[in-house]
Amino acid sequence: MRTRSTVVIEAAFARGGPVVALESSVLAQGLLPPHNRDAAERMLAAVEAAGATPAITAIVKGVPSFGLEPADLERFLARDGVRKVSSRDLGITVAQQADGATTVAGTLAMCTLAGIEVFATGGIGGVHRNAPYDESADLVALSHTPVIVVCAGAKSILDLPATLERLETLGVPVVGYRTRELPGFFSMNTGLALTASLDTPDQIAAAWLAHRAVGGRSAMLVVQPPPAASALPAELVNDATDAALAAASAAGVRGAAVTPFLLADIQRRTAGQSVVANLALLESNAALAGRIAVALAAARVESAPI
Ligand code: PSU
Ligand code: MN
Repeated sequence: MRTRSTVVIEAAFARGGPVVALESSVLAQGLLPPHNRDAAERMLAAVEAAGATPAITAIVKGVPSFGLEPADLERFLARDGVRKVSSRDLGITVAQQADGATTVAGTLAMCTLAGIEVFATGGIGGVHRNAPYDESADLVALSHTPVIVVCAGAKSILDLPATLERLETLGVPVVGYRTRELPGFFSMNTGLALTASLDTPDQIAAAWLAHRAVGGRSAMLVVQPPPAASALPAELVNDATDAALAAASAAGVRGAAVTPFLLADIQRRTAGQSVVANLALLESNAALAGRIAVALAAARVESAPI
């Protein structure tokens, strides 16, 4: 498969330096302008500050691309004819030479193409509430793609207990970063207990290498709560989510359009507070992913035969 990388990312690949993949669907479908530009800038800067190289993944006019050139980034931020690309959509988007913004599932496929092992996002997709068979392809992609995925849990719009059960079935470890419960994406707590909690990027790198050494082929989800200063009360999020779900069902929204619709509706219902939390958690997830990528590169050097 022909792929394209920016000069900086190509150089990072060539020297085997730490690289963090960033998804583009959150920019082209998840967040509205001007917030999507803030999100891109803050995530890129956070990965760099941690000493790693950020790579926004996208299909640019049919070419799987790592990093966006300025003109391409502008087109994606303007959400100008950019498709939402999950697992099923990748090949068709390439064949039709279209622009596509990759979801978690789409980005995991891109990580496989380039050998990237660390990826930061906001929240993964999962099992939808009261919608039999609406289950994000993110879950299946996580089950068979060996990448560390740093996130703030699954989106609050989902059935979180069911999503956690499916992750268990699919063999995807969920590790709390300095927390023992699943974060609620916009809010810090869900009351759902996790079976593993680690406190440092070095510990996460070691757990990852062990996961791989025992034959683990799935992703490892690393979840951390949104920064406390911008986190929303769980009750506010639940009320806004219930109202958004009712609006989606009344409007007959279906399929891939459900997630973007709900996120935009919640943004309106929380008077923009959800956006503040969303941007803050994207930035802190990118920062943690950068530190994990650096720790992983160091752990590999230490364990390499001399
Ligand atoms: N979380 C967000 N914003 C988003 C998404 C998640 O805060 O835009 C996107 C991610 O790209 C995720 C996708 O992979 O939604 C899941 O969509 P679906 O449920 O249609 O698989
Ligand atoms: Mn769906």
